[in-house]
Amino acid sequence: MSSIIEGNLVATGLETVIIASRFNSFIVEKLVDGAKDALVRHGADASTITVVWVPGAWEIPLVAQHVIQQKKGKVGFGVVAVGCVIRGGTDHYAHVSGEVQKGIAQVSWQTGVPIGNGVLTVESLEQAIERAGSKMGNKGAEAALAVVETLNVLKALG
Ligand code: INI
Repeated sequence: MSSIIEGNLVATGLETVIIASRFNSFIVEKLVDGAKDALVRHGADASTITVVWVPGAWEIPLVAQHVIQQKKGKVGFGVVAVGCVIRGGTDHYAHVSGEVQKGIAQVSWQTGVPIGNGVLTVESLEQAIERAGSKMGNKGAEAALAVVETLNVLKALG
């Protein structure tokens, strides 16, 4: 007989740090609100959620690594990364977006701590608005729930 192991979406007892970048803060504030709201509606105590602001998306992986090291392997701890990289007239966008995505993956895999990826990489402000609480949902909320589910599947795996 086969068995299925999966994580539920119950955030009770979990601890999270939301790392948010100030660049395009008009959008990122909505992603932070979405992440906090999703965590609390799924049972997290608001006092277990910390928001850490960094200058831009580029700084997210480094600060995530620092925060994770401080937690020293605490069970039930996860990170939600939220930011907004919008294509501009220069190559800077491409460098920032590519390295941030790689950095988030690397820190998560190296530390074994789930990092929900709510960093938008979009072509326009309109696309960002669509993903920050309108047409396409709220990617901060989605990233937060991905962390909850992943922490719970890790717990179920033992
Ligand atoms: N940072 C962002 O979060 N979004 C952007 O769209 C962006 N662009 O396009 O330049 C951006 N750049 C800043 C970068 O994240 C660093 O904060 C900066 O380079 C200083 O290290």
